[in-house]
Amino acid sequence: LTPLPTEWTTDPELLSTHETPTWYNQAKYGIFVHWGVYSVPAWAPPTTYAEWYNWNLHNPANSSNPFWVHHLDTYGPDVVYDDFIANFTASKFNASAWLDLFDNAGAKYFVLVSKHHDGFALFDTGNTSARNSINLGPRRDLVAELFDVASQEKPWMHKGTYFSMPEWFNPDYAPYGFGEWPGGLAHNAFYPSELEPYTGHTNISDYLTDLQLPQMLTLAEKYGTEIMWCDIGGPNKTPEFAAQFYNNAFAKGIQVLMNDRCGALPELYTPEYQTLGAIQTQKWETNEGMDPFSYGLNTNTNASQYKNATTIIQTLVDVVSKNGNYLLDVGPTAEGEIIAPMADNLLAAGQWLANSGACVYDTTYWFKGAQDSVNGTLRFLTTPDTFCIVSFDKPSQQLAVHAQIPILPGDEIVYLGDPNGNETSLSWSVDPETGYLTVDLGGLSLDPAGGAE
Ligand code: FUL
Repeated sequence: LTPLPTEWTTDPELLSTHETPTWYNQAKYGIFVHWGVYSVPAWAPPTTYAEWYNWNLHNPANSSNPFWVHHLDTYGPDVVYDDFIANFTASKFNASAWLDLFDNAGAKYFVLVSKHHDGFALFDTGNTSARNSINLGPRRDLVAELFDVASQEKPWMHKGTYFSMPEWFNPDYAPYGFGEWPGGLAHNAFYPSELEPYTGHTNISDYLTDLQLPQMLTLAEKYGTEIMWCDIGGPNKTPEFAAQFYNNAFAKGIQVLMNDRCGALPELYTPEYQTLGAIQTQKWETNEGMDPFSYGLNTNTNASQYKNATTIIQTLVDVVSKNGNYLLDVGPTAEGEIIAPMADNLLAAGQWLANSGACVYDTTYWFKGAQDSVNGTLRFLTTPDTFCIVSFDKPSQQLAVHAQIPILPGDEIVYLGDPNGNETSLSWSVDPETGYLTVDLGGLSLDPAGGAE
């Protein structure tokens, strides 16, 4: 047994006992936002990460590289990535509108990219770096705007920040190496800094002590992030950060968490564009974009390919039934708009959640999972006084549940999937030999992802 610490230290064994917050375990669904300088070109070949534009532009810079070809065709040879900073305007960014969308989508938290691998921060990085949206581009503190409006208008919504531990082309990161990056390319081999200066670079003596750690502490202490959603890991001061993050949260009476990409802690497993087949005993979180395979906006993707409401709901329910959370990403435009095809699909999923959310939020997975269900199309979730069955298929007259779910004579089964929110009581029977449940759906008109409780 491990007593819950009241004082965190940098001891890795102690830090590894930190658990995900109660609010996080209940929230289930969050919106991820990839927004930055890469939202200006907003381009990648199909199923490639558009937020990797600058990396891919140089990998290699020749006609076999679709990024390079696109860049030359569209902008010509003289435009470099940092020239896009001026076009990252945020001119239509309205924090209140974003938060209304997240809320109506049914999300209970959000995670905003505060700094991606391009090293351009959307928050005030003080004297650690001048490469941020306050000095350059929009000249606004975008993290503060979203966080402040969230605190005022949606105080129940939890706030998180994605944070890239390394910065691709920051010369101060060079001593820590780039060998582990995809392709194993050496920094100076393909990105001569004298040709493409790292805009906003301030000389510091050590990247980890003078930039990475203070920036993470700023997000925690000045901005009050509740989720430190790190990326890439690598060299880090994470134990120092975590101890302060957890101690400050404890003192403030809030619960916070970090993910498994901070280079040191295993707190939250975060598979990317991937869900897991089985229930996990540890809380986990899958993350993916509305786009088939990009987090940042990719204008090369046809909007019809964005995840629709059915896919969103089925993924959410599937993940939640296995003890996970779902972090679904949008890529706003450089002006700060979440385009209608993305917003509409989120809102359509939100409508289902408005009726059937009782079978998602605050639920616990059923220990037997979905393995006994018909063709894998049923998911089971429990609350202290209900048992939820979510069917991914539209059954016709009867729903056959090939599992011995806990139901007792006298229990009521209520259909929640009615788009108008009407709840209909359904008759049911249990086969005395198999213990399997059959629910009579009578003349219900079923929506694609109806739930019953
Ligand atoms: C990855 C990054 O490289 C992607 O661009 C994206 O941010 C994803 C969530 O994490 O590791």
